[in-house]
Amino acid sequence: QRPPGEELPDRSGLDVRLYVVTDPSLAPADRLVEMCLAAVAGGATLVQLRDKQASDDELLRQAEALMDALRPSGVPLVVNDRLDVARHVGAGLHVGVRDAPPSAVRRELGEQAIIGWSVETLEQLSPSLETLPEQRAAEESSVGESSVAQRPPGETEACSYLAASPVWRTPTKTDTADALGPPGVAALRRRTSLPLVGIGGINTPERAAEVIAAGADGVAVVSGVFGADDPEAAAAGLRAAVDDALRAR
Ligand code: TZP
Ligand code: MG
Repeated sequence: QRPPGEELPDRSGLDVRLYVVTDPSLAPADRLVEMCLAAVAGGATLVQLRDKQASDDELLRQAEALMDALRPSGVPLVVNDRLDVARHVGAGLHVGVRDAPPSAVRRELGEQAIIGWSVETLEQLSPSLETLPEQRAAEESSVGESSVAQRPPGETEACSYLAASPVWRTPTKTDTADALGPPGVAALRRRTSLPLVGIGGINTPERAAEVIAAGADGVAVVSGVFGADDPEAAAAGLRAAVDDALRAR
């Protein structure tokens, strides 16, 4: 029994329908807040600050400005990969497979924080028996029972959402794993009940609809919104496609 006030939060309510991810070459510092607010006006439900080049001070200033600007809308901010910045401003954190593991991030940021993890392969959600001898022993001693139920808690236990990365190859990020395609998204969907978004190459309403039809709960988009002449209109078009595809399932 947990003491009062220490119940685990329900992390299933996170709205990931349209997750916009910034890029300094498309949303430069002096237009960052304005462009993110335009995306939110168009229907973005989650914003990620992603800038691999900014200095510590610059990134901190941008995160603080975005936290203030987004607060009235209730749209949460997630910072890419920078635990120090996320903790300092009270934002969520998104980590990739080669970053800090979600379980360590959860210990640092606490139960309420939004923590996202990029998933590049099916194996990342279903560790192989070779790497988990205790799981093999459990499965060998229980012939006929579901092996999934026996699996020791993995990193996904600490996550608020997962991002299938990349769905399609994209010029925005070229050092990615192989493209998963909609079939890869569908396979990941069968392995997790966490909120799942696709990321990578989702730059048209048609592609957004395909990702949702494959089982994702939302789409994460960089150039499809921040590379558009009218980010608000682009966000609105993607959001409408997501909503239609969710209704059609
Ligand atoms: N992670 C996997 S693909 C990607 C990231 C950050 C970039 C997606 O950019 P775009 O422009 O939406 O294809
Ligand atoms: Mg990273």
